[in-house]
Amino acid sequence: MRRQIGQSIIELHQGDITLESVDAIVNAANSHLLGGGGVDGAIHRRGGPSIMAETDEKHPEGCPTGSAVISTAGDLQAKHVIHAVGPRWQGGNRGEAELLAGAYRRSLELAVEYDCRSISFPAISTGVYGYPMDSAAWIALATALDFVRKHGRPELIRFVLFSDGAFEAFSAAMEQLT
Ligand code: AR6
Repeated sequence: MRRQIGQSIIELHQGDITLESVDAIVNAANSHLLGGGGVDGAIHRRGGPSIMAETDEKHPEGCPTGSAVISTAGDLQAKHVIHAVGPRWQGGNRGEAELLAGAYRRSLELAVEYDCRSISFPAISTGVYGYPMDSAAWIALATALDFVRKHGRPELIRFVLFSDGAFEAFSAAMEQLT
């Protein structure tokens, strides 16, 4: 499923984000940038130790929730990994929506700063961090649409969804968003 906005394309794909050959893939990281399970574990396993060596050196203080930092991509096919820190779901009244949108927005800003023409996102916060998939899908797509409308870049934004449920939630949100 794909949608064209000006010169940019937003598309949904079901699969494993570590196999993406785009300019930047986004990691669903934690604020200590210490690695973990889910997407984070898969990216560091496949990308090798140079990714964490670089984030340790450049960002020893970690990264605040709702923001992102960028590194090279080690053995992955992508050129960069953008480590985005989404919020833990705490019921919805702790600023989770704005923090999740911030993680997507900052990732897109970094992609543009580093001349990335294509970027792939996972469904940030919807695994270990427990964000409800339907609302997370809506926020992810609304933030991406808003960004490309304002900036006309990047050329390609892919959402790489692991499960059937994630793909269905993103498809439903994509159909509804104008
Ligand atoms: N490709 C694409 N999506 C994936 C993959 C993959 N290889 N593996 C899992 N997903 P999560 P979070 C989906 O838990 O919720 C880590 O320990 C998964 O099904 O990776 O932001 C970090 O270190 C889910 O829909 O990230 C943090 O401590 C989505 O990716 C914490 O988890 C995100 O799940 C971050 O939690």
